[in-house]
Amino acid sequence: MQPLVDQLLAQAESDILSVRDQQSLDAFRVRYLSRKGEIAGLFEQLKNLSPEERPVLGKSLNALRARVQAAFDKKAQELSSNSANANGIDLTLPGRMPFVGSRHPLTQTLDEIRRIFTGMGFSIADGPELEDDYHNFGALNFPPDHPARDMQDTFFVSRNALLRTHTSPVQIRVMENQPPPVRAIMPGKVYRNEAINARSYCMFHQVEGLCVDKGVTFSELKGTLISFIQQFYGSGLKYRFRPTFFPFTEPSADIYITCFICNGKGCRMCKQLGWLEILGCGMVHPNVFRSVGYDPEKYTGYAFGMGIERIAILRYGIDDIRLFFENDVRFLAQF
Ligand code: 2U9
Repeated sequence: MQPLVDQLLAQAESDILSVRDQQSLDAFRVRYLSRKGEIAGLFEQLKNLSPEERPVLGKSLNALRARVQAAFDKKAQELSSNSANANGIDLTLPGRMPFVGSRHPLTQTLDEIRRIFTGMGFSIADGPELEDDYHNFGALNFPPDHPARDMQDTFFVSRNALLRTHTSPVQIRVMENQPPPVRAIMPGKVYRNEAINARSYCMFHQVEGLCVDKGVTFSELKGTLISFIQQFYGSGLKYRFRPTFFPFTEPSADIYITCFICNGKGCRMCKQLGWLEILGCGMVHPNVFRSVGYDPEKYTGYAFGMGIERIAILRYGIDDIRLFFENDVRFLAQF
């Protein structure tokens, strides 16, 4: 019978290793140590042995029971002291990481722009995305036959209702509703009827700004926008103003900074120019002031505009504008 005793001890010592909770500890006890358990079964067989064999094996069985009981006690102690509570919850397991969201890269870019301009005394205004022809084009000095008024470029909802193509109608509404001075930025969604691809989308975000008062000059425009550029992109970089045309400003300029991807050498991002266009700006056209009832002889002002997707694409090195709107968490979690 001694081989049976050895076998049972080996089995019990191996079983106790896989006991991880109270339930399997109970099962272990029932199997080996209970009154109908395996060790009791072996004691039962003592009576079939010869009187000489009986004390030898009795001693061996007592030793077996003591070792199995000791293994059981040790495991019970372990479970109650640190690894598991009575409900079978293992407190030593690592916790589950809760999923924490992040701010959308466009929100982060917009927040930074808002922070810089409010720091320079600008307030924030908003207005409707569904506009009429007058606020989106007419009041902004677009001639009646301007190509932007074409169905090809603008989403018309009805003959006189359209999705705004820029946030400029918000400036018109602000000026219609208050006398000068005005110093505000207008962030928001705008819509263009364009083919969707990696570079362009039918909807994007702009921040435009407007400053109107007596004696506002182009120098003030330059000072404010250069300060913005230095706060947003860093103070060491080079910039340049280049004349351009907008119906609503005169004179008008585009502002470029040295391409920070290639350091001015010319690359795909800056279309081999060495310069990146980051802002449009100009002095508000007198006709725009006339539309809102401001006297262009008394007041001057500057305005500017920038596309947020373009800025975020440059800032984060994103190569497809559509990624901003797919809301794939694997993309969003990177920012
Ligand atoms: C009023 C008067 C003037 C807003 C301006 C720009 C220049 C400009 C573009 C930047 C890239 C649009 O997002 S973009 O495609 N905008 O360059 N916007 S001045 O001028 C105004 C606005 C309102 C009443």
